[in-house]
Amino acid sequence: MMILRSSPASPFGRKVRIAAAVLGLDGQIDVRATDLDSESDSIRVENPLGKIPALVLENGTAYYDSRVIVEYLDHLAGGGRIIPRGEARFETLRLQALCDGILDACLMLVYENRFRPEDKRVSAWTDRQGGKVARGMAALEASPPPLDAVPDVGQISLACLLGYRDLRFAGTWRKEYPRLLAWHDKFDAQVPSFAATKISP
Ligand SMILES: N[C@@H](CCC(=O)N[C@@H](CS)C(=O)NCC(=O)O)C(=O)O
Repeated sequence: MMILRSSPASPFGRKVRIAAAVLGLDGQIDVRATDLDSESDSIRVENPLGKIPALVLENGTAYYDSRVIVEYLDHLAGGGRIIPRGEARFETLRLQALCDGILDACLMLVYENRFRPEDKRVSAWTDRQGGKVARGMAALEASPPPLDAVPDVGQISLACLLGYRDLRFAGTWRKEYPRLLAWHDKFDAQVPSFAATKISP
């Protein structure tokens, strides 16, 4: 059995869990909660960056980050299933990079509130992160990706991004981005592991 170090709220961990389910590999993965703030949690050994997700194989090898893990799972499933081969690969990976990048900026904003005292916050920094989110979401709204019968990692990443906007940002995106909302609802109806990995704020 492989072990996925994750946490229910992690959008990157959710990406890996949905990818595993889509590939039919979820039965081979035991998802274990991680305490990112604890010095004694083995995540810092499994991933020196102290970040989730990390996938620990039966031989003890740990793979991170989520992009490497989904690539590994696709390889285990025969390859070319959720990361296409050939030219289409780059479109998929770019969509994943955009959604992951927006998520990175979202996490910066969440951590700013969680870890930095209010009087130490600098609006130039939070505005900079907010700009990445706004530009990225606008680019996705202008041209939402297709949704394949078997979603690729770019499409899975987009679903996880929208889910994280619901979880941590009160779902305000829903009013602003109608085309993404339609895309989200279609994904939700088509991919059961999306609902299965959803948690309440
Ligand atoms: N690029 C990484 C990002 C992972 C990430 O930022 N994970 C967050 C939780 S969602 C984390 O572990 N944060 C703890 C920290 O930054 O110390 C990936 O794709 O896996």
